[in-house]
Amino acid sequence: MRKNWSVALILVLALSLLVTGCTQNEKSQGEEQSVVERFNGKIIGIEPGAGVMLAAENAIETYGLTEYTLVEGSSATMAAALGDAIRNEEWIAVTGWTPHWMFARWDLKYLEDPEGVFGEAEEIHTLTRVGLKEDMPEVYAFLDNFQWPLEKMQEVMVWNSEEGADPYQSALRFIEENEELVNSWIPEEAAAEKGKVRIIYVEWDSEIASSHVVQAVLQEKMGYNVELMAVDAGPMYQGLAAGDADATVASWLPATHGHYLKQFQDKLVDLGPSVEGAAIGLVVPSYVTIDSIADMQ
Ligand code: PBE
Repeated sequence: MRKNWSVALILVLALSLLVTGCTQNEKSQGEEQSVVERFNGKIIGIEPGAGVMLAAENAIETYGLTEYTLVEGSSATMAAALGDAIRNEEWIAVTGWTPHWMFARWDLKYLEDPEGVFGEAEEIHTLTRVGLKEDMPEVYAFLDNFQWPLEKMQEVMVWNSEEGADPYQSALRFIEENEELVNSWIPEEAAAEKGKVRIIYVEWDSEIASSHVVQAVLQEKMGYNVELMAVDAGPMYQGLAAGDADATVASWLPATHGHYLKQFQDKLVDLGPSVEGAAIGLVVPSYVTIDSIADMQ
């Protein structure tokens, strides 16, 4: 009997030691983990030529984030990494932008940027090649009229991000549900001859949405044949300046693509914004307990 008691006592003692040992261990690990470690020393980026990538490199320099690596990828790999981290409740910092469907799907926040590396509010401009106005006045006038609220663009992005949603089908749905807005883009005077229009863009989720809407309106409502050309950011500006494409609705200004526009300014026609109130920056899940890029060190 006595022996049994002492065995039980030893067992209980050992067990409680084990339990407190574990919790203490976990706690001290949490306390010791630095912010850099919690982010795994990474900022998850997208395609190299994107403006937000250049800005992120500037941020690393400006804020002295020397222990971080900016990971190159694509818009798709960035969103996948964000989804994985949120599922596991881990910290993650990504190069993000507005409008984007990710803000509709997850609870996210921009990290404050006291040094203004990512700029202020952005506009998404429409650019054409020199000479489009003379060659295709109806297309030019339509592109000049094309303008929609940021929320509408994000809505189409949400449809596209849902499994199986084809961007052209989403564009058709948009046209159907927004007849008045779409009609306001279409010029009164139709051209006698309709040719082929080449729209150049980068496969960022926002520009996939807008370029397909422009393509669908030109094709379904105005009788043109539209070729969509997907390239990287540099080649997009280069191609348009060289006249290899007619127009783009993917120019983020003044900051994000400012350097591209400067480079090709004389060879492009800027029709002004189709979307206002856009933004770029470093985005984290809301449960991340820091609020500023300055606190990433
Ligand atoms: N983006 C989306 C682009 C512009 C549109 C923010 C990823 C960029 O950074 O260049």
